[in-house]
Parts: sequence; structure tokens; C-alpha cells
Amino acid sequence: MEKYLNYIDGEWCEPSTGKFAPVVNPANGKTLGEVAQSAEPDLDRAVQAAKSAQSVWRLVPAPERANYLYKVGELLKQRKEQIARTLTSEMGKVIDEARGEVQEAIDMAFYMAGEGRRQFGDTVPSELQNKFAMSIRVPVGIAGLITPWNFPIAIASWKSLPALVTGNAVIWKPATETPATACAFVKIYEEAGLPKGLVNLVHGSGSVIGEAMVEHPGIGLISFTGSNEVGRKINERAGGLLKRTSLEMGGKNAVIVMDDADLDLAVDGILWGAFGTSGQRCTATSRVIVHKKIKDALEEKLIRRTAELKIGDGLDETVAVGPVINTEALNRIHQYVETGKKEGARLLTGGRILPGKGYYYAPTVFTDVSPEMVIAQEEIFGPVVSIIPVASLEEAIVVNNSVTFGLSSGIFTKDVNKAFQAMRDLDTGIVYINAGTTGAEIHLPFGGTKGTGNGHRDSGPAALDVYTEWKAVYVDFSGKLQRAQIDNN
Ligand code: UN1
Repeated sequence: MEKYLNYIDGEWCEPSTGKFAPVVNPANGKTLGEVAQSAEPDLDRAVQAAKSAQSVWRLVPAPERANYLYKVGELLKQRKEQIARTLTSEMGKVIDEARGEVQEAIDMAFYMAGEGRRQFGDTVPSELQNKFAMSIRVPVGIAGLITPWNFPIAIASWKSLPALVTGNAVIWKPATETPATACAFVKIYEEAGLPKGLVNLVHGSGSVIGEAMVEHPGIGLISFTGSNEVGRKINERAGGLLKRTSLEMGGKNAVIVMDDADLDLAVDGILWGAFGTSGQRCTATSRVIVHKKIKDALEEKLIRRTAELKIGDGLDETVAVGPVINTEALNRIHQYVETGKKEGARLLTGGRILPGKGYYYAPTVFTDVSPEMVIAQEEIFGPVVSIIPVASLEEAIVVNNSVTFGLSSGIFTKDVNKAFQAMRDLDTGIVYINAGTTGAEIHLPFGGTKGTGNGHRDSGPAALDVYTEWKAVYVDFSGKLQRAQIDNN
């Protein structure tokens, strides 16, 4: 049986507990291997290793650090297919999407390698003569990364690559569902020759290792992607410790379809956004806010196209929708569907757990949903989408903004005025015009408003702000004491 070990101080090692937990393929329920269940002593060792590695790494010129990232990018490219297959076996998304996800990590590696030669600060005039003023970025120290199973390599790449290129060491706790993908990524760091101790992998549960990371005085920042409930707890505890956190906690994303939209295009976007990764994306399309004039036509197309989706093991190239992650997810999704029915929403298609091995839920469409219903407010994280009719763009925007999340939104319209109004007024961190709610690219900021986050962004240049402190530097070459705000006034 495959054992997924920790990687601490450049060594693959068993957890101090000697304990392991099973890892299951959600497509068929078969056990793939077992993952280390670490405890605090493992984390302590990782922090020690990270601390000593970082004390050297911070002095390595950033363009030289970047050379390791270029190697990481090359190795990811070589291993794209292999990692994609591992990823699909562990978490179920269809193979084409898994390939796309590995591509996201490849793009991030090369993009962040480029940052080795940027990491711009400002030079600004001083208010005093013969004095030079500038701002530079310095690493925070040790970055603690806690990542989810739904994008096991992309999200890990969004966090680890900017952390490293800016001079930090990393301690990474991946989701317990996806340790093989995590090990494959860390192996690449190892093969790229990254100095030992810079990337440490500590498998384990959130309640043990995740919490210990938040508490550990050696870890200066926590970057977390996952549920709102856990993110909130991290924020509270880390806030008390005055520790930096970067949190991304999901969405309740909507696509708006106006009466002038290209309906076939809108249906393409909705299907991809709602049922891609079986709806288990932070960016999944969970609501369709539709102009009532075209509601019937849209529903008719959506039902027809949903029925055509082939469901099954994501390794089968012809499959469009894979399994969800586990039995608990199946039950949770079904519970939401039951709630939707009780609330008076009309089920158009789906709404059931599919029989047989593996964890499959039928792609589900509700209509006549009103904005305040539970199914229109809470993140379901499964293949369920709710149609909400409206009478105008203004109403659509109000409905879009009426949830506690603010990650992504999309609008289908041919009217440029409406598109620009939506771009301005949709209160999400990501807005798509004539596209669904998924498909973020790595060189733009990823994150959202309200309950989605705490103001930070993953990926894009904004990611550098998470992993660096600003240092203002003044160089006085006048040879005398010059008192700012006093001697020049
Ligand atoms: C996530 O769901 O947490 O935009 C990340 C997208 C992907 C990333 C999703 N590029 O859907």
C-alpha cells in the first residue's frame, strides 16, 4: 500500500505518531494508499528546519531564487499528465480539468519566477536635502499554507511559489484527501534542488496540524483556502496572536442572463461553471439570475444540455462530470436539495444520489428560486444550480449582491452599457462579461469581498503583499542630523 509521508528538512519521514489514515478514490471507493497523521512534534521539527533554511534563503538574490522556480515549472511541464492522473484519482475532477489545473501551477511557476526580477518597491524624493528614500519588500519568514482538496496543486502553487520567490520558507499542510498530489509537487521542489528545509510538507488533520500551525510562534503568516467556518476560526485565533492571515473562503457565485444574451453561449457558461469539478469550486456557478422574458427558453436549453452530460470516473476522457469527494459531501448536497424542495423551489432535473460505487450526484437544476432561500444563500459545493427570475438589470445586481459571499460573478449580455454597469456594480472580486464564473487566470488577483476573504488576494502581483513586509529605508548622506518635519519647515 502506498504511504504518503511527511517531508521535513529535506527528508521523507514517517509521522511521530506512527499513524496513517486511508485515502480513497471517490470514483470507485477504492483505497489508494494511506496518509501520515502528524502531531505537534512533527510540526516543531518542520519549523526548526524552516527557520534555519530561511535564514540563508532570505539572503539569496531573488533572481537566483527564481532559477529554482523555473526548474519547478519545467518539471511540472514534464510531469503534467502523470500529476493530472494522480489528481483525478484522488479527488475526482475529470482528467481534462485536472490537466488544466496542473497547467495553472505551471503558469504560476513561470510567472512567479519572473517576479524574481521585479518585486518592485518605490524610490521617492525625501523632504530633506541629501537624503534618499525608498521602500523595499522583505520576507515575512515562515509561511504556513493550508490548502483544500478541490484544487490540490493549483492553490498550493498560488501560495508556495510567491512565498519562496520573496524569500520565505514554507510549511504546507495539504488536505488529507489529496496527499499524493501534494507529495508529487513537493518531489518536484526536491528535484529542482531547492535547499533542504525550505519546503516542508506536514500531513495531518486541520484540528491537529492546522490549529498547531496557527498557534505556532515560529510561523508568521497563515495562508488558507477552505470553508468559511474554518477560515473564521483561523482569523479569530490568529488575530489574537497578531499574526497575518490570507483567507479565501468560497462563494455563492451567480451568472446573470439578460434578455439580449446569446442563450446558447450562456448555457455553455452555466454548465461549465455549475457542473465542472462537480460544482466543487469556490468559483462554481451556484445561481443563475435570469431575465424573466427569456427564462423559459433558457430553462428548456439547460435541461436538455444537462441531460446530455456523461457522469462517471473522471479518468474516462468521455466523462463530463466526475464524482464528489465523499459520502459526507453526497449527504450534505442532498440535504440542501431537500431543503430547496421544502422552501418551494421547483426541481427541473437531478436532485438525487446516483446508485453504485463511488460518490456521484446527478447534476441538479432548481427554478423559481427566490433570493432569500437557503439554496440561494449558502455555498452548496456540489452540482446544484438555482434559477432566480428578475425583471431588470438593476434587480439582477441587487440579487447578485444579496449574499454574504463575494467571489465571482458573470453576466451574459450584448449591450455594452449593461456590461459596464455590471462590471462596476457587481460586488465580487472577479467579474466575467459573457463567460461563466470560473476560469481565473494566475496573473490576476484571485479572491473576493465580504465573507469570501479578508482583503488579501492569491495569485497575480497582489500575492506578493501576502508574503512580504514593507520596509521603508532612508539614507541620509548630508553628514549632519536632519530632523524631518522640523528642519525643513
Ligand atoms: C477554487 O475553486 O478554489 O477560476 C479555485 C477557477 C480556477 C480556480 C478555482 N482557476 O475556477
